[in-house]
Amino acid sequence: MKAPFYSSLSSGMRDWKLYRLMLKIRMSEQKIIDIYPSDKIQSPIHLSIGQEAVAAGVCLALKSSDRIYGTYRGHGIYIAKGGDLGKMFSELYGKETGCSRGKGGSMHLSAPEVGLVGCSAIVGSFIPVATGDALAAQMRKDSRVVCSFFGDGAVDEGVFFESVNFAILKNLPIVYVCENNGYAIHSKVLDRHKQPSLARLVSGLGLIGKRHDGNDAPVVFKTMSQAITQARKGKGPVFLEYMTNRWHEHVGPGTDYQESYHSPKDKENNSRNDPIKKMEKILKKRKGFSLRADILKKEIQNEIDQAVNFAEKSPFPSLQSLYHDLYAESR
Ligand SMILES: Cc1ncc(C[n+]2csc(CCOP(=O)(O)OP(=O)(O)O)c2C)c(N)n1
Ligand SMILES: [Mg+2]
Repeated sequence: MKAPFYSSLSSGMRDWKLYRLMLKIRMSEQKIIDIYPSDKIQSPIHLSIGQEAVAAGVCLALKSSDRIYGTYRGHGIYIAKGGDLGKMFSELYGKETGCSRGKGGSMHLSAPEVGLVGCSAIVGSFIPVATGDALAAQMRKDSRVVCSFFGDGAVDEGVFFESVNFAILKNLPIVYVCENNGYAIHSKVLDRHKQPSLARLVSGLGLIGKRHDGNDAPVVFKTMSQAITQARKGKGPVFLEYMTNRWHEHVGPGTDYQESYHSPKDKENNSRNDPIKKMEKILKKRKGFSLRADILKKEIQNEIDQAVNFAEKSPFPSLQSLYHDLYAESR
């Protein structure tokens, strides 16, 4: 029997790949923060700084033929699934060369060529679409797995329960990944659910639900790999709840720790649980870490600078293009 994909990576190689992806996400979003005051990026931005381990661990465990669906907080999964950085910055700039031809902005990233079908600004809206895609994979006997990313707030939506119930009933090859950062905008999970463990909540429906540390990239990778193996073998869907932290305000480049919805310990807690620092703690035990990390950061910075340059130099879409891509027939 063919070995599962995840076991083909040595832990050393895996950890460096995870570190690289997390750094790329964080450094790209830091660049977005730097650019934002210039108003060159007019779309609202929802940053995933602090949540990088979920995107990196989940996407590294997937094959490029596996498909993912995300939310408006989508920079991390776009980068981790292998989306082109130039096209991402162009999209943020509203340029013709953007991944959604400049019409979607930060909240609607897509990279179907690497399996990111799309991201949606409507909470919970892609959960049924991802579930339908898993049904298509099953009916066509494709070996691919579908992964649906969403926040803890999406579990408040009726469509979440309708979708997972259908997936359990039909034994669909889908992994539901809930990035539980504790808040839906300013509202705490504890103020919205009597049962705050979302993994336990779904187990009542018959769905295997597990809660894990979402700030520990190797843990995310391993648990996601196990879930994928189960889904790919036709043993049905899995719900993974990854506990993580959003460092920035819900939308925008700033922080809002002074706002009353935050617990006074949030800032300190976030920095103690920094997923990148956690990964560095592991990698520092290996020889030559500092030199290799410095080279890596320079490589990533170079890639980001080139991507931004590409976006700056790209043209805006023509007025005529407002009439393109409105219907499937026009593609
Ligand atoms: C159907 C719908 N209802 C409400 C909103 C407004 N809204 C935007 S983001 C958000 C919070 C979602 O929180 P969560 O799912 O935990 O994701 P996070 O922002 O924490 O990543 C809400 C209620 C929306 N976009 N769509
Ligand atoms: Mg949330």
